[in-house]
Amino acid sequence: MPLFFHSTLTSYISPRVNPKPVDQKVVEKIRGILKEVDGDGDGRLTRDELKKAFDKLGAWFPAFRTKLALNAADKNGDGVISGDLETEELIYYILDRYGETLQEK
Ligand SMILES: [Ca+2]
Ligand SMILES: [Ca+2]
Repeated sequence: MPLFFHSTLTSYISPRVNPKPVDQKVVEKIRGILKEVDGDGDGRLTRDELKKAFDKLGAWFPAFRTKLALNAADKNGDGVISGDLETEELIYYILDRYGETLQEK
């Protein structure tokens, strides 16, 4: 199991100007979803795997969401989400848009 799924968000939260309070339960849910959709278990999320995540999150336009999420989180532009920084950026992206939905479930 890739280590970065277990990293905390704290290191990344502090530099933000107005950090929203982070609900760790929701973060864990998101991590769980990301782990589930990582079909080959290599700890990297391809466009297809990411699209599955947005399907699960109930996104109306998963392909579109995937593109936006990659724009936001794929820092080195290789088309996959990998490593702590990109994963945390992705979690933030999802948290921003689906955090409240995930809290209610
Ligand atoms: Ca993968
Ligand atoms: Ca990348």
